[in-house]
Amino acid sequence: MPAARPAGTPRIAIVGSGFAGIGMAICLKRMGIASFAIYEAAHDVGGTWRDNVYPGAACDIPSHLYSFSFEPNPSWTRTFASQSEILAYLQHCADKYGLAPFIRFGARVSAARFDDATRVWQLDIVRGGSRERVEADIVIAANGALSRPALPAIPGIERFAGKLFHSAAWDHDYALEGKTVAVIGTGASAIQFVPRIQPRVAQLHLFQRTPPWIMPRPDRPISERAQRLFRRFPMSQRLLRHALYWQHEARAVAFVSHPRLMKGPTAFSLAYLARRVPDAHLREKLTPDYRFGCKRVLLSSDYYPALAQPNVELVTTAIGEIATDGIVTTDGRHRAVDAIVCATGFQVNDVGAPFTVIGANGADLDARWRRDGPEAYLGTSVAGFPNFFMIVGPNTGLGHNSMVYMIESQIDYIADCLRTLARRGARTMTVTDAAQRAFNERLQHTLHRSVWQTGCRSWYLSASGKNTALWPGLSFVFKHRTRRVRVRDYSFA
Ligand code: N01
Repeated sequence: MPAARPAGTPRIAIVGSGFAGIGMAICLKRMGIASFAIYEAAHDVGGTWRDNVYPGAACDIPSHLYSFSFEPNPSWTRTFASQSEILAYLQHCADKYGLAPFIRFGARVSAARFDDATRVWQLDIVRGGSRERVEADIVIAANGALSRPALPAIPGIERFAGKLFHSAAWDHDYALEGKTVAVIGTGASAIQFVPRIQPRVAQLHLFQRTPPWIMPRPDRPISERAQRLFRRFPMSQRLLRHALYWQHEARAVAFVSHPRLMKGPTAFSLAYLARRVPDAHLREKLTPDYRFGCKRVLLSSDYYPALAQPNVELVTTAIGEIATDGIVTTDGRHRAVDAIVCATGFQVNDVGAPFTVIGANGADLDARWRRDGPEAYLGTSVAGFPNFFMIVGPNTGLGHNSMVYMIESQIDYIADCLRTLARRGARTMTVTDAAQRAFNERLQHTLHRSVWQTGCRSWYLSASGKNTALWPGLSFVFKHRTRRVRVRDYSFA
């Protein structure tokens, strides 16, 4: 933590340097606060956009919307930016705003403990083989919701003798050329890399548990001319961003309160499937039997055509076990494979805190979340945890619009928390139990009527069916709600 700081300026520890951590750090610098450090376990910035390097990794939200509002990028080369372009954008932000001196790379926060006597957080940092302890007045967990890959709990997975990796830890040193490869999962990651690896492998067995709803992805290059226009007339890019924002925002109405508005997109998606997959048997296997929007609607224009290729088999019989040399389905059929790629998503629900977090009076975030499910107030504050803030905390995910918008809303909110503390001359602020409870009761009530609770299995829901991942509705309502701290919802000390 930087030592020199004006009296009264809090020491702030940010955990993670993805969109959330970088955005928060830029905000602090703009507020004139330099007494902060970003602890990053890896050796580069970028978070999920540094880690997910599978072939074809790209954003399914348009580039002009998937960036900070204060740092437009007129040079996006495609309407849907690739992973490498988004990573370069984040590296550019870190450079432009001079964040390098504030980032501690290779430093993993293993625990944060609030000291009731001094009202200060003690952070345990693991760096290589050594450990250090640092103090902070404020902790901002910006470690991301989709950062813990989930390997499937399939019997025998540990005894597979071939190559096995998760899509979020792609092994580019392993040559897929000429191999027989199994892919488990057909979510947002799989539909991006399957079309890329299909031409390279000898045989692809794609194990699908649930078919996703898919719409075409209108991805195309952004011409040099258009890029010049955006550079010369920044207003043109702002207008485009606004148009994209409202186009996406309109979908929330259907997701949350007017499911009948789904009829049009449902018919469109089925017609698209029919056009792209002429084989009736394959089409039947790819036709979802649950409501459009219940799971994340995926965008791809090359997934269906890839599945129609002769070297691809779509397996819909459940996996029974993994053998040393392949996969055995519950009908007893054994498929020998050289490699298994698990595109099985991330641990989001029914998991504890991302690192040990002990709040006031020994409150243990991990134990609490494992018992009751992840829960927070505005996805940012947690009762019992003074001066502990999260970005992309519980119920801040979106199924319909850009997460960067939510991240910026939370950053602005945390900035207002800091101003509120300074204005009141307080050292700590803690959301009250009552405020957190009331907030979550309303939230769950709204979610209850949403399309996400209409009976499909998704990572939005915990085993008990509680949605702890998504914000139920319009993202501008969240922005409005996070504009100012409601001081009556907090206790100050
Ligand atoms: O993971 P997923 P993902 N046996 O959870 C299946 C973001 N993202 O990494 O549907 C067999 O969506 C599982 O089956 P089912 C985005 O928010 C964004 O693809 O549960 N199958 C499913 O098909 C996204 O929502 C981008 O029945 C098993 C798949 O694995 C989130 O990340 C790109 C299984 C998991 O799909 C997660 O996406 C990529 C088992 N035991 C990701 N366990 C952008 O473009 C799981 N499955 C921004």
